[in-house]
Amino acid sequence: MTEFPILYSFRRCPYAIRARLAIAASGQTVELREVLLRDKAPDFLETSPTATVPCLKDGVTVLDESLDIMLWALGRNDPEKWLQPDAADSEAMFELIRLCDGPFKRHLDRYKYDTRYVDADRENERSKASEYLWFLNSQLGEGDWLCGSRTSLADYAILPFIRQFANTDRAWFDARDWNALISWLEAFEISALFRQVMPKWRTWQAGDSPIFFPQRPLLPDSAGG
Ligand SMILES: N[C@@H](CCC(=O)N[C@@H](CS)C(=O)NCC(=O)O)C(=O)O
Repeated sequence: MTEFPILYSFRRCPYAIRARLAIAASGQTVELREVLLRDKAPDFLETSPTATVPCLKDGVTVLDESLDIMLWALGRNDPEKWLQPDAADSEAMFELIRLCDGPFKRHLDRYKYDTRYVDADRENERSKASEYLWFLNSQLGEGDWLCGSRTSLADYAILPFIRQFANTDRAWFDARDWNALISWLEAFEISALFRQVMPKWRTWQAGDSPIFFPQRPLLPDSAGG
């Protein structure tokens, strides 16, 4: 039995990315189990009531919502003060996230996977999703973050979804006049934190030796010299 909380995750899932961002920033260590969504491991299905990733199991506690996992991690340790935005109250911060998870995500899915929805018109969905992006752009000053001069929960809860939107048609995204939005996304994509949460993992199977997340960098050999 492992002593570490278990995170069922999927590398590219934006919900799982946001959970891993908060876990890494908080300095928690979890055992990461990479789930194959089209062939979910029985242990995962027994753990997650909704059969969605991410899902965190900490002793008898199971958290099945990515935002709850972020709050679990930051509740334990929040060294960068993501829960205390410097230029917005937390009500406003959670409202930004609610708009992302609700209407924006709905339009994003219907834009990215338009063929899965009989009534979805790709351009119409993209333009509806873009209303939220223009709003975010107006929140972001030059080189700034969503809730002030430093990063907060809102940035990291929302950015994985903006990345998914942008990568659906990067040339189109980059040609829009939302410069603050583009800079914000680029700063995220080149950050050490983003790289730290995106290594490739092999799919987990029962009996595998545990993989810990985040991976600790190997310490330089201090012997000799
Ligand atoms: N409410 C969940 C939603 C997570 C979710 O929908 N994850 C997707 C992957 S991005 C999933 O697991 N879908 C199940 C499937 O594809 O079978 C959360 O915020 O964690």
